[in-house]
Amino acid sequence: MYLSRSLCVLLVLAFASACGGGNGNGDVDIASPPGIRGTGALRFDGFGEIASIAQPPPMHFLFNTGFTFEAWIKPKTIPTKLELGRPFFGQGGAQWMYVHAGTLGLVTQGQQVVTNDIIPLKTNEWQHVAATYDGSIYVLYINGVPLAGVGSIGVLTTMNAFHIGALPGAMSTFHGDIDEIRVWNVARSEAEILAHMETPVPPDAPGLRAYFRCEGSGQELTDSSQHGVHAGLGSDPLMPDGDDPERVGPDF
Ligand SMILES: [Ca+2]
Ligand SMILES: [Ca+2]
Repeated sequence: MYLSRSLCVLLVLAFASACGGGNGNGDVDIASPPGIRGTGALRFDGFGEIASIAQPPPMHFLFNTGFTFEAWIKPKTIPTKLELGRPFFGQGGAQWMYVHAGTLGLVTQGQQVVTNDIIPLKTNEWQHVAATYDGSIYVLYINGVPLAGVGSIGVLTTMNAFHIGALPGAMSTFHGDIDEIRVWNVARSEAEILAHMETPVPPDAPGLRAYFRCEGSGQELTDSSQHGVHAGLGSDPLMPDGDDPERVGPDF
């Protein structure tokens, strides 16, 4: 039920966004540097392919006092303004990031929290995306550039599953590649995001709760943080199935 309600919010916001406009600033080109994502990524077909931490340990993904979600994404297609957003990273019924109307969005408490400064995302190009919450405000980043719009709605306290590439039951899901996914329970600063988006972080970095480098093979998506909260591919995390994203690499 939560999902349909939230997607209705997204639909309303889709029309609202169609009436707004972006200023197009911050149009930073990032060449694809080798190393950070050169040896493996996940490719999602846009039709429900997903990776999930289905049963995170209790209290592991609680973000009351802050979070940072970050990843590299390479969208194959991007929804138009009148399409629903495509969630690709987060917790169903709580907070998630999505590609929407050509840019990046964040939903929490069932509402979009950053709306008014649009940096276009590009197709077929790697871009670093991040969302931070410090207990009071949100900031979204594309290629380390903060978007101007912020909100202060608060996060939902939840122990729900964590998903990559889609949310279960979502009508519209991510189409393209995702790599170097990091989940923190602290707000990383702009300087920290910039300093580390091109380089790996240590497994015991303070506040790092999950870290998916998307390398290797098989059904397990290995968590490279010290916590070992591994994810699984597809609807069945143990066996190949039609919802498994494809593993791609080394240079794609
Ligand atoms: Ca990788
Ligand atoms: Ca599977």
